[in-house]
Amino acid sequence: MSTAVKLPARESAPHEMSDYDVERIRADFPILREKAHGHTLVYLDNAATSQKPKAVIDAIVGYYEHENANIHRGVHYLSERATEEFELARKSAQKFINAPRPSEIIFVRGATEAINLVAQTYGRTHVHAGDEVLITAMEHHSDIVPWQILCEQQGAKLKVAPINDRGELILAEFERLLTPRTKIVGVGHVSNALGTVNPVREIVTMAHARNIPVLVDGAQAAPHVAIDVQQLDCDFYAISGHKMYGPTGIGILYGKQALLEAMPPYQGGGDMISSVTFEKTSYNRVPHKFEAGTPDMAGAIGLRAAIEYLQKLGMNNIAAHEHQLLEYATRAVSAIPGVRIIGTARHKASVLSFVIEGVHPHDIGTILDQQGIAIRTGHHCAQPVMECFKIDATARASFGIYNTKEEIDALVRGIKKVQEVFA
Ligand code: 7TS
Repeated sequence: MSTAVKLPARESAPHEMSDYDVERIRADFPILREKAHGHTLVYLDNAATSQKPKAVIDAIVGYYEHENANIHRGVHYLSERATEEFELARKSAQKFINAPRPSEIIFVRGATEAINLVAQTYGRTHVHAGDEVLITAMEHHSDIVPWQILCEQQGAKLKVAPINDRGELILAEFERLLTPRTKIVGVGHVSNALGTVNPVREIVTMAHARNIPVLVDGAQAAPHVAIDVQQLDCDFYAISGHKMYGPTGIGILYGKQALLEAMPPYQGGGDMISSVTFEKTSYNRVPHKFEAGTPDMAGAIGLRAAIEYLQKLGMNNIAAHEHQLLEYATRAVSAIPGVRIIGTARHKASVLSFVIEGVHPHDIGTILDQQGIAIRTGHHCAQPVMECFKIDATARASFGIYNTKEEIDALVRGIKKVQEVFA
């Protein structure tokens, strides 16, 4: 496996970065002023969860201080106001991913719940004994296990499209695995363990040519690249709010209106019905049919603030900034003798996974932590990826909007220190 990594030129021309003021962005994130073990915090674990700007924290506090009430049910002032804010958050999410209609946005807990919802509603309706579900070898457990559960329930088979030694999906193999038995495809937009950006548009075209719908796990894409579900033409798209500078406990499932309308509900309860008798219950229209019970209103409002924050920066500017960081880090880290980068796809975003000869990744993480540098170590909930590379774990640095080259320099110094300790 090659460690000589050269990132390609971006597909589109990088945006003018002169107005991307990383220090001003950092000032918006109170937590970045925290110390870790007496050192300035260097937060490079953004793929696990991102930090929150003051605008998001303020939106949540403001909601509880001024607007809190249950939504869609009260006739009183606060309930109407909370409902309005919640529905504005939905519109904001709709615009963020360029969905045609707000009713195609379902608020869920996160990407995990979004994928489980589709597996248990669309999946249980359309996947039967002998059928197949196709995923890729680089999926997060959240885009594996819900399909495994579905396949077990229905007597169906989970098929896995392989990746090459750079960590790229082998498209020809993927296409070969699309059969008349394939009832749905699940594919990650960006791999959390490798950083690979998948050619989602091509994947969708291949699947749609055979009338197979595609769910895209966008948990690692939404914070880093502009998403246009109409351009991708995917059928479902799953997002976690907390990875895109929003709060935990809120996420987005996009689904095409016609599919959502035909799907049975996921959970039963308040708000998802239009009428209930003991003999028969009829369901509310989408998206409410999929939002049983009191939703995370504060979360949705916080997510809206995060979306507005990202939109102000501009997703293309963010992508350009992070691309520069990733190139810089890739060059610096791959130049250290004894360090091997895992995941050298030609098209990558945000993630730098690596191993150091003779050092367990957990030890790398611990020694970096003592220097105030937060990375993640382990299998990153993508154990099959580790198996492909015949390793147990990696150390993973993942970058976000507020990271700097100086922080990458600190990471490089940290890695050298790890090597000294283990020399
Ligand atoms: N899909 C991908 C590609 C992910 O990276 C993650 C979380 C999920 C789904 C699940 O998201 P959740 O918000 O529902 O938990 N990934 C990671 C990670 O890389 N480190 O910690 C969590």
